[in-house]
Amino acid sequence: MRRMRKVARESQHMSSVVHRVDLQEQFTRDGYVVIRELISPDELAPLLAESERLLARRDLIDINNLRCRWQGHCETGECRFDGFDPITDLSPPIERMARDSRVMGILQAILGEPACLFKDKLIYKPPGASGYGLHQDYIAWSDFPTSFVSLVMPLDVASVESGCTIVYPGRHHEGCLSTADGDYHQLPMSCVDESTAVSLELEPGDIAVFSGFLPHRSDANRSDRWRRQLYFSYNALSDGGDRRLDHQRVFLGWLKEKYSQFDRPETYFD
Ligand SMILES: O=C(O)CCC(=O)C(=O)O
Repeated sequence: MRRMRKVARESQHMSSVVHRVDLQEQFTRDGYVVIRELISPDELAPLLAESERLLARRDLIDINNLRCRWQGHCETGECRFDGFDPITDLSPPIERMARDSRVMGILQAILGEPACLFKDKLIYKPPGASGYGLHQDYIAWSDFPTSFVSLVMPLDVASVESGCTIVYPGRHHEGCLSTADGDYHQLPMSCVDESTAVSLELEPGDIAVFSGFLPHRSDANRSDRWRRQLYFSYNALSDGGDRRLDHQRVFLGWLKEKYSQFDRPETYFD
């Protein structure tokens, strides 16, 4: 009996070693990986409840609050609330999931070393919400981590119809594809070959992880359902350590300055 247990443990260990090697290989080659059925429905339930609780926080959802993201309706252009960035400081269950041991294990397998949470957001993408233009998450700031990766965790079905994230495998190898001037740049569609696009169609419970250098975008949500996704971004421990709060301070300063340039000096963070 004891021997059987030992063999079972060893084969489990072997398969997790192989799995880890596969993950790193795939990630290095394609710039992204998809892992199915990592999170159970029971674990997702509190995250869904949190997304609903926070949507009712009308004190937070304000056009001048830098934590809030907005998107136009794909047909009417109406500007509507799209998400919270950051999110983990508002929700202990979401914070726990961002630091879940399975999540951290997968990131360690991909990065080859422990990961540190760098940034986090929740995008609601209600029906009709426009998509996000082609871009890379990496921003050419002097200390922005080159090891930056984002983990996508859907709370609803993310399909082509509901405007799932679309990635362009292998293009992370080319590094920063825009002018490295420290500004956010949308990339022209001529930058990618659309025939190579991969739609990250995910069920709740699945996750995807992609490199900060991987060009990606999304289409509008043309379904009649929400497409809520958590985005947790990380850097490798050796690439600056725990920098979440420092980055948040710099990012909010940068955002405030951008809004001021567009005659919006009244912004604040709450
Ligand atoms: O999944 C999406 O809709 C894209 C969101 C995105 O690319 C981003 O927030 O950087």
